[in-house]
Amino acid sequence: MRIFSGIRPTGNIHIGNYLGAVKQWIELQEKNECVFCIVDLHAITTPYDPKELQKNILDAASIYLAAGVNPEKSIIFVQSEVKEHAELAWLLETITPMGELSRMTQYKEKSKQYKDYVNAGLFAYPVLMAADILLYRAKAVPVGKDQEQHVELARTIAKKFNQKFGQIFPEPETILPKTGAKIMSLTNPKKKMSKTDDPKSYISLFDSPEDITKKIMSAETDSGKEVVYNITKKPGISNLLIIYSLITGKTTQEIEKQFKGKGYGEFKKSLAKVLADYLEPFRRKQKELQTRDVYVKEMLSQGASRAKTIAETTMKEVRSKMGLS
Ligand code: ATP
Ligand code: LTN
Repeated sequence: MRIFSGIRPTGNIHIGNYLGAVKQWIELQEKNECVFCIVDLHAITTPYDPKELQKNILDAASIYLAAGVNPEKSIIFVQSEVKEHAELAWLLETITPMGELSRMTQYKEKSKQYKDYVNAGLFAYPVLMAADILLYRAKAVPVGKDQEQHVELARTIAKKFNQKFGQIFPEPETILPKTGAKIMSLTNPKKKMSKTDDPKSYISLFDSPEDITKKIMSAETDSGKEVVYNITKKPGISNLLIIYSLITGKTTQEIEKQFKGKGYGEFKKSLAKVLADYLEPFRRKQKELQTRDVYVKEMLSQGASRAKTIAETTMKEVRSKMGLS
């Protein structure tokens, strides 16, 4: 089965991105044909510094590698290097109703967050994402919960294209992790963890043990002192319990038992320790890769040429079906 997913090169990858999306990629690449994209054309729809973008792209690539994406098995490439993404997005825009786009939660949230930067690219963002997926005729898209609505729109667009111009695209399905599809912010457990937020609100995969301890110890918790899972009454502690459970493989009930009568402080100390140990190999690999820019660039250029071969074949068919050639 062909699988497609992407991450915006907008900063440090955090445990939400890892547990929600990237961890699934690592498992899926064993048995499927996976295409993983650094979506720079998506990153420029929100405020960014052009001088930093190339560095962020290379960082994102080494993050993929450090997290365990294997370039021998999967295609890893930069979106803007395969021009067909922009072309297909334009063509699909002509069959996407404005009403569908104005319903998108991410658009509503980002246009509130960046009031002076509400551009047409931000509005059309989900169509570019649909183009990413459909260009490779991917059947499945492993992402976190926040992206589910966008994948559904990609299905709607695929269906519409097939009906109007003839069958080309499979209708892609979302693959969500059973737990961890929405890890919440450490400073505000009602908001999702996000890499463009305050660094105190997330644990990066490459944070030092000292930073991890500081952030976990000051993570917002709830009144009371018992370590129990209750998402409505104790969203802060419940979020930390989910992280603990995903990292250790223990169930939340087992963890509750382990910390019965022990209070938040002890639980947080233990969580900081298990996180620091779990993330140690990521830190080590990332350090190694930071000195290997040439290798990372070469890997991306090979990825782009493999991606291009697939993209060109799809586009030939699309142009012909739409009467453009
Ligand atoms: P940004 O702040 O730049 O929007 P982000 O942290 O939301 O960044 P993305 O690059 O948009 O990260 O997302 C990459 C992948 O990680 C997507 O599949 C997304 O669904 C997933 N993801 C993002 N945040 C979380 C989270 N808090 N919990 C689980 N999965 C997440
Ligand atoms: N919008 C996604 C990133 C993204 C993506 C994709 C994910 C762009 N194109 C295609 C899956 C498939 C986000 O995480 N913000």
